[in-house]
Amino acid sequence: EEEYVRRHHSHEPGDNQCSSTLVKHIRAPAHLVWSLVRQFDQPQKYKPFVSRCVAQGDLEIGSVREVNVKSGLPATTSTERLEQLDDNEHVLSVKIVGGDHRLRVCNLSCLSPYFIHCLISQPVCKYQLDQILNPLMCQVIKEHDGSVLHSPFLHSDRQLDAMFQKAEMHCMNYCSIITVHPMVIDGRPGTLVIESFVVDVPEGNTKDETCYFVEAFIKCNLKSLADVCEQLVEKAKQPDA
Ligand code: A8S
Repeated sequence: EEEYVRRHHSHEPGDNQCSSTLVKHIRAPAHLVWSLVRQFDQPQKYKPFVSRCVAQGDLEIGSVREVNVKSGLPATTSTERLEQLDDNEHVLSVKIVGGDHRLRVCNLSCLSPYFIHCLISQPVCKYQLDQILNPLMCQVIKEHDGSVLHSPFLHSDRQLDAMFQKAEMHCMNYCSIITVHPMVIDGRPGTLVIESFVVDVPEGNTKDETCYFVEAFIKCNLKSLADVCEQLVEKAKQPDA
């Protein structure tokens, strides 16, 4: 694992940037996981926050995709460029080159409960997708979800509000690298996925806050990637699937 990180995930963050690396084990073969990850033009196949994606031209280095993000998030669109796609080494690198991430979140009820949940705890995808878009759920979660208290940054309502005030513009000079490596899990073909990123720290935020924010999204994406792949494996096991 360390060797993979050294080889493929060596970002050089500047003074005003933060960087982090996340890993996920998936109970599915690496070729299956890679077949989803490599589809630069179809991130919605596993990313839970993406509603639509339009890519121009063929899948090649420099290709640009226009991603629409579900409502209830601190952004609506994101323009992303393919920096690296290596089918031998299983490396995909993407850079955010534009988009509207400046949507200021002024009110908790604008945010989707799923998003809040992702921010305040390890993203357990316990809310159904149809609930994601129901803003009224926010208050409910705020009041009932004890996990708010366990988050490293949020100890009071005021802090929670402050956090969402900062939910604008978190992806300046964002660049991510995702790699997919075969491994054996419990005697079966499995996959180690490593995702790392580097991003500017917006004014008024700390490095820790910025990392925490971005990591919340990536954890959701990786969890969802694992769910999708593991379901495909289960389906393939069934006799008349
Ligand atoms: C990815 C990683 C990230 C995506 C973020 C961090 C984003 O698509 C979402 C919300 C935002 O506020 C920023 O690999 C942005 O998808 C879900 C639109 C960039």
